[in-house]
Amino acid sequence: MCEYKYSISETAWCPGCGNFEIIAALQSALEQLGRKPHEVLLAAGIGQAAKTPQYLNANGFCGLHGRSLPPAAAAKIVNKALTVIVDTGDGDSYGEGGNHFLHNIRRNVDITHFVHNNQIYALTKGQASPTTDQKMVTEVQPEGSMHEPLNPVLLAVSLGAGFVARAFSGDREQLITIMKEAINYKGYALVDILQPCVTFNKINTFQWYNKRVYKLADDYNASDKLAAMEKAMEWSDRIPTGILYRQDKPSFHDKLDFLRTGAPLIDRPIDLDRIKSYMSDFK
Ligand SMILES: Cc1ncc(C[n+]2csc(CCOP(=O)(O)OP(=O)(O)O)c2C)c(N)n1
Ligand SMILES: [Mg+2]
Repeated sequence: MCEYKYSISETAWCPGCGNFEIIAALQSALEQLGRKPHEVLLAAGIGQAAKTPQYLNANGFCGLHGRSLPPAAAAKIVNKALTVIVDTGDGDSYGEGGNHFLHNIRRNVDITHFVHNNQIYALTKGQASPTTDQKMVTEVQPEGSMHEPLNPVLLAVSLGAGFVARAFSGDREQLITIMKEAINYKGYALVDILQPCVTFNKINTFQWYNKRVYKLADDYNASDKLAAMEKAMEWSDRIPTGILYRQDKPSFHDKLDFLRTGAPLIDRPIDLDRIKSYMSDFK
């Protein structure tokens, strides 16, 4: 029998890119959890981060820019046996995909969302993204980004996401730990991963983050929503990393008996005669 193993193929990322640590951490997390490549779906939209499903050899789905969450949620709904991970960028997740991000939290489908947050549109060569720091100068924002950045972790906590974490791609060990917790969480889990872009973001560099990131204390209470919101708002000389908020709540599947119990939908027989009789009503 052929035993499929994970491997990372040659990438088009720049030397020193924060994405290398994220894909390596993802491979380790999946291996440590014993999830085999054929049991995992990696879904993404478009972008540098969104190439991850092309580089790590699990099942992959690369959709349209901003549209990574809907196909991922659909895949999980029809095949609950699959481990579904969205691995994509900040522009893809919070900009073009912002609407999906909000409503996906409400639906609470059991998928994991790893956002490579480099605070820039890297694939299209460095325009401001929703998380770009205000006043950061780019080639198309020569006077600096006008807008206040979106705070994805604060937004997710306030909207009721059950698992919200922030990680740093410069700390692989912590990233693997958080990734495993997120994948095991039953429901939608967001991990916003601070990912330096060595080519188009000369402000939020590895050195910049290394000076600021710190781990949440061991006695931090991740079930305290107000504390989580306070920690989520910390973005200055100190930036906390770890699981900011965690609460068990019914997932999409838990709320629908026919999905919660029984075989995954794709394994159930299709009654074509019944479908034909429904269709005939529309003639
Ligand atoms: C519908 C649509 N809008 C815009 C684009 C152009 N586009 C492709 S990738 C991208 C930004 C990617 O940024 P992000 O998701 O942060 O990924 P990164 O490249 O930074 O990893 C944009 C604007 C597109 N391909 N399709
Ligand atoms: Mg980006």
